[in-house]
Amino acid sequence: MLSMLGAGFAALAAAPLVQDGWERLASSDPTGLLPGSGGFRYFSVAGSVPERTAADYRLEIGGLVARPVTYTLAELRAMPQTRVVGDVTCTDGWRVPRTPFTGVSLTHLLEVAGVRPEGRALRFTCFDGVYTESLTLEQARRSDVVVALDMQDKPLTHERGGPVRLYVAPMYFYKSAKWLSGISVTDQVVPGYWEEYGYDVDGWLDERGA
Ligand SMILES: Nc1nc2c(c(=O)[nH]1)N[C@H]1C(S)=C(S)[C@@H](COP(=O)(O)O)O[C@H]1N2
Ligand SMILES: [Mo]
Repeated sequence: MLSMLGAGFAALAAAPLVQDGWERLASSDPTGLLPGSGGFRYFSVAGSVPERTAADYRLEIGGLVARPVTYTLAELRAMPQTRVVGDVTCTDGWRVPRTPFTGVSLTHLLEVAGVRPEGRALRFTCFDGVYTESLTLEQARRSDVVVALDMQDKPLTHERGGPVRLYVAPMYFYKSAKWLSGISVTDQVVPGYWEEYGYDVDGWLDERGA
């Protein structure tokens, strides 16, 4: 009960910030301006995000699957790793070209879980407790979409969304959910956090991405 109350207050406090738009959120955040960020800007729609270590991190895969499963970080590291090099492009205008992300390909995780025939899309949830994202199954099965454990060949830091974030190379970076904790197969696309505020559900960088 107490924690429900807390979440309610947090949502109230966040509301004006959201109405002001996320460009303002970015420019008011000094973290992205610090040298050493390598061109990245820190984004989080949640005020503070708990850190998850290798010991307490979990990724739950469920919804319309034959074999729901929960992975530890060590289990994800033990799976076949895929390295995807792509540009990072935020709708805000900043860009980090040719950035390698390494982890488990999303399509592999879906194969292991066994998508049921009525499955059409994925809903991603995050341990910040706020952010959500979506992909169609067709998009999720591309070889340039990865559940990333490393960025630039080093473990993802908390600031960059570690220990595990999504990297959807052919789309704007808002599709790449940080602090990934859940993947649920759904029977239709459920618009994600920014998509509820008007962002394109299909965040292609290039119209021909499809
Ligand atoms: N959980 C979570 N994931 C998120 C966001 C967020 O606020 N929360 N912001 C998105 C946006 S708009 C961008 S540009 C990138 C920013 O990633 P970075 O903070 O590592 O630069 O994360 C995306 N994924
Ligand atoms: Mo963004």
